[in-house]
Amino acid sequence: MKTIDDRLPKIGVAFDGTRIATKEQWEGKRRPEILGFFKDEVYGNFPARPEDLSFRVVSSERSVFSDDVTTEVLEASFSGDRGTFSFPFYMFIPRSDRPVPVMLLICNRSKAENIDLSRQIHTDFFPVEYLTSHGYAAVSYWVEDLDTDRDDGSVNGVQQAFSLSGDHAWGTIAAWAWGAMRVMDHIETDPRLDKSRVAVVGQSRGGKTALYAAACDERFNAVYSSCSGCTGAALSLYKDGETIRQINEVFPYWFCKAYRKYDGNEVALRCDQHELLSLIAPRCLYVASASMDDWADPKAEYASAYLAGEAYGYYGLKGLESDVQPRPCLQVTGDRVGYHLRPGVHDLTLYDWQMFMSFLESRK
Ligand code: GTR
Repeated sequence: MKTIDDRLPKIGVAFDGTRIATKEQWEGKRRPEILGFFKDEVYGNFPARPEDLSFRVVSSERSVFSDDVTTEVLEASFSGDRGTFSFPFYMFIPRSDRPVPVMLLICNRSKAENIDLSRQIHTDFFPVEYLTSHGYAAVSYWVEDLDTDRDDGSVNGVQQAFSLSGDHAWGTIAAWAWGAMRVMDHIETDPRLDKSRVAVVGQSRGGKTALYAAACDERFNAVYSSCSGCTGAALSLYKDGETIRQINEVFPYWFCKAYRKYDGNEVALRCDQHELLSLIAPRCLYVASASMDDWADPKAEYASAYLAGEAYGYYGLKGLESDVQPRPCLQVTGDRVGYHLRPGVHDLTLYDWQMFMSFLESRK
């Protein structure tokens, strides 16, 4: 593993040079300025929860695979200052005499294949039967029901309902993350669900989304980012694989316009991605990489998870112990930070879910 470069921006040093020593300084000064950086310069600002947000149960049935699991389709509806919008989400809830914890997957793959209500198609990407049989509600929404995954000038999708614009306004990843926050608005009110144990989970572009959602919304008590790479868990400075210029050229609509100024100019970043991860403290942060995923740069993902540990220190919690990336299949954990390197390619597999679940279960 490469040495962590000393020139990286420091979690514990504010923009004005103040050293951050206490939880109060962290929460009162440093955390807000880091969050502001990611909102203004990277992913973009988004609207507040709409006042008229409402949820409608579209269908609620016993699942086809178990009498003890309810399959539910819901629809969130709201208006912005420029129009109305709605999007569906999907819940598989195991019967229990207590509220159950939730895995909220940001689905950035085919909805037909990964959120099949008839359960004719099973994928490890969203292992509904596995999650529900382990006592978790499996909840998901399809990102393209919020905003399509292509460059359309932000003229369709949820962004059209609001008049936010300019260099610092939400890109598509922020729009997807905003969707997770609205699903959380429902979870909070559903007595079958344990709102204090909601993990937001995502793979690759969905992993970037999960991290931004959890950074912005402290109601998520855990986040799992799988192979999230460039502008996800991986450091942007001194990394291999995808660069900011490359991601902005292929996916310019994912981020706010201001992010373009860092193309080939990572040294200008006042915060690097370990500081996005630091915003999760003191909640559970889990980063996973795949050994053959050079484009995402597993070393840079591990380094970032390791460095984020500094913020946990403000809460008397330990981060990851070693700055040396662990070997494949070895899970390493601090008090509320975890990491594993899965052998293989860019993916989210059942093995990954199992590792994450074991981490969460040992931290209840
Ligand atoms: C790639 C992109 C990555 C990652 C990936 C994915 O093409 O360069 O940053 O997000 O897509 O989402 O699978």
